Amino acid sequence: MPLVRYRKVVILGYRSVGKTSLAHQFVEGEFLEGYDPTVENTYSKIVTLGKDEFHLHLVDTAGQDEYSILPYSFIIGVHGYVLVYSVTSLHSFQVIESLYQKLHEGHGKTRLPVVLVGNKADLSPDREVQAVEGKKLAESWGATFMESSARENQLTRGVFTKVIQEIARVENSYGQERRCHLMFSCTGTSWLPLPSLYRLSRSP
Ligand SMILES: Nc1nc2c(ncn2[C@@H]2O[C@H](COP(=O)(O)OP(=O)(O)OP(=O)(O)O)[C@@H](O)[C@H]2O)c(=O)[nH]1
Ligand SMILES: [Mg+2]
Repeated sequence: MPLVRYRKVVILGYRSVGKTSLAHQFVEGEFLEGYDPTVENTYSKIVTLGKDEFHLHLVDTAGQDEYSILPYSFIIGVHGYVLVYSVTSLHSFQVIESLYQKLHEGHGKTRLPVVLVGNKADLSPDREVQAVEGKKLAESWGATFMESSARENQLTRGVFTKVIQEIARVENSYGQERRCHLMFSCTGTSWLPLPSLYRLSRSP
């Protein structure tokens, strides 16, 4: 029987950007037209990616702004994040940057598995944030960026499979770094095996 790996993912972003709609479309397969502000909600879904199975536990949060204090439950035991803004709201994009900084500090400034999502891409005439700006911000974090619409089931599937892949990518990069620290040490821009470093430190 294949191992089912548990992944807890928190969805964060300003009010009304479509956090609930994305989660609901992905898990229930339907678009919510109405707006009912969330207090906090959770969703669960088994996701199969190739030969691997994941129990994805999604935490759909109440909208945050730049003054929000993120509780420990958004940090401890969380594997990854979906950070959502609306492409029709510049303010929601600005809020995302401050949320990321809070998460980054909460995690001791380690690399975070994050997918940055510009939602409501179907409302292009009302666009206030260009895709290139989202891409640039995600790149500055070493994260993944995508635009989405909660109206489109395939796009929401793309968001949540991407965050599972992002969690694996960051975990693997830490594994590689740990292996490097065992066998190698870093000098400036290049990695040297420990014996070379030993020779360097002994040279006059
Ligand atoms: N056109 C369009 N409307 C969307 C999309 N996503 C969400 N909406 C609409 O935007 C409104 C707010 O969506 P929610 O999913 O409730 O937003 P939220 O981020 O969960 O809001 P809070 O729970 O208050 O933080 C609803 O009326 C949705 O129908 C989208 O991709 N495209
Ligand atoms: Mg909501």
